[in-house]
Amino acid sequence: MAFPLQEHDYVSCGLDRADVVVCVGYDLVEYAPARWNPRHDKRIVHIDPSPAEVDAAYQVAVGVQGAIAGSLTRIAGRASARGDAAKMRAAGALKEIIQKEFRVESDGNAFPLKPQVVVAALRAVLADNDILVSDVGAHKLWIARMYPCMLPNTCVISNGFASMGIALPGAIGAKLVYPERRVLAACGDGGFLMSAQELETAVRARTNFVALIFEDSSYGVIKWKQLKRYGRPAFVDFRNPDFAALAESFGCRGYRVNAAQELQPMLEDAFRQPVPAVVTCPVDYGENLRLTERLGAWMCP
Ligand SMILES: Cc1ncc(C[n+]2csc(CCOP(=O)(O)OP(=O)(O)O)c2C)c(N)n1
Repeated sequence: MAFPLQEHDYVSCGLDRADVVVCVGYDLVEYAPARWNPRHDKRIVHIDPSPAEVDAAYQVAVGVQGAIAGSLTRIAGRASARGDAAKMRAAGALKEIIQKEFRVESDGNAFPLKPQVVVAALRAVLADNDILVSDVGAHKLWIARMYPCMLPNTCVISNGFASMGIALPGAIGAKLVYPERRVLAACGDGGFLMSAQELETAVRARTNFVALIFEDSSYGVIKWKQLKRYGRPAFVDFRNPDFAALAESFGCRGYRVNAAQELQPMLEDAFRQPVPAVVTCPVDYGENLRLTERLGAWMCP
């Protein structure tokens, strides 16, 4: 299930229209059932290794407990397609709208960079089986939204309780397990500073991943929520150290993006280093509220 930024998002159009929802590997904490089944009227199929945790909005009509791949293969073997042309067209229209968003060109050369442009650069630099570990914040929401994931376990996101500070240690772990793959830790500046000391571990463990910092000198996602609810931010801005100098002091390589065109070549260079590298990229989170406004005005097809 795609992660919605707010109540009204593309995915909610699909859910609003559905009479049956098939939940595969779904964890209630990710997107509470009361949000997408407020009238408790959808028939729910739960497919997961664990039995469903039920609540008033999550009453399971059919529970399929077992390894997901095996369950899906066996269900597909027994199922047959039943074409309802109108419904298929509506689903196709929604899919087209979502795909178009990937192509929409927000100004690719603006500086500070738009978060969509940063995420597109990450997708361009990382191969399908490389690993992106995301921290928690506005950058995570943009990654969840705009980073197409081609293979399982190649985009690791701390959701649910969503602890900030996970990306750096997560990237060290990923690189230890898969030394032959490129590993990128995507961090906000706040989350990076919660576990920056792990750069010492990274150097000692010889894990040469790249950490990319979305720098906005703020707890960006909290500011976004404050602006939405109260119209003004409070107590979320802070000043950063010189991240490149900090990284170098640990024995890592440090970079700072000064123009949009620099990001991709800088990431490529960072991945060639024999030591961990930290790339700081100033971002324009003005895009957050613009997205909120766009989705607020948007009508389901
Ligand atoms: C350990 C921890 N503390 C607090 C929070 C609540 N929280 C979620 S996102 C966030 C701000 C993240 O800011 P930053 O890391 O700079 O990323 P940005 O939103 O700017 O991309 C906070 C405080 C959390 N999820 N985990």
